Amino acid sequence: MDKKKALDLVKAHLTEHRYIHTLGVTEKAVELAYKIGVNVKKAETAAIFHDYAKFRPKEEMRDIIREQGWDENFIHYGDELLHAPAGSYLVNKEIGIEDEEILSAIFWHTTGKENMTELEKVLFLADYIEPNRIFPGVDEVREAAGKNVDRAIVMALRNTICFLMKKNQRVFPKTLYAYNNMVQNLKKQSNIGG
Ligand code: DGI
Ligand code: FE
Ligand code: FE
Repeated sequence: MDKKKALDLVKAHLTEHRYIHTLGVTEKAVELAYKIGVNVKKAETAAIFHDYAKFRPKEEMRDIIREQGWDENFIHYGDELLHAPAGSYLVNKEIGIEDEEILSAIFWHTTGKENMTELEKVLFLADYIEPNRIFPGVDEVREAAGKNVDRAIVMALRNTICFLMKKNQRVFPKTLYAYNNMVQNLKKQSNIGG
């Protein structure tokens, strides 16, 4: 789909602030995709639509997750998680995006998971480090992303897990699996490297 058309379609569903965030994620996702050799057009489309469902009624999103038979933990570990799986469903039904790789990147963009594809990693990291993000620790992750995407993702996951723990919130199990899996990948990389 043409970039301008896609942006117009998503804009109608977002606040101004969230639209600006979406432009930032798109810019970063394209940059990271070039860097690690991921399909740039897919990265761009996934980024444009990644927060499509952010402002949908929570009950509608819960219904989608239940009806699709998806992991019920998405419903029980904080409402912030709903828009990722619900978004993948809604961009398929309402926008007509059928590419499974793009839909999966949107599905996992908030939590991450074990064995993420390169496209899933690009969206996950771009969402975290896009230029408008200002939370503590983000500059460190930005810097790492310029050198090693996997290392940057470990840092982003660690920050998110610590942030949740400090607020006495539970952590979605697959986010912990994502962390363990990425740490293991880094160990393997450094063994190969020397
Ligand atoms: O939609 P965005 O704000 O752009 O970013 P996002 O989709 O990464 O959502 C961020 C929110 O999701 C933030 O409030 C932290 C929360 N979050 C991320 N991972 C987990 C989580 N919340 C819980 N409860 N468990 C998680 O594993
Ligand atoms: Fe999101
Ligand atoms: Fe986002």
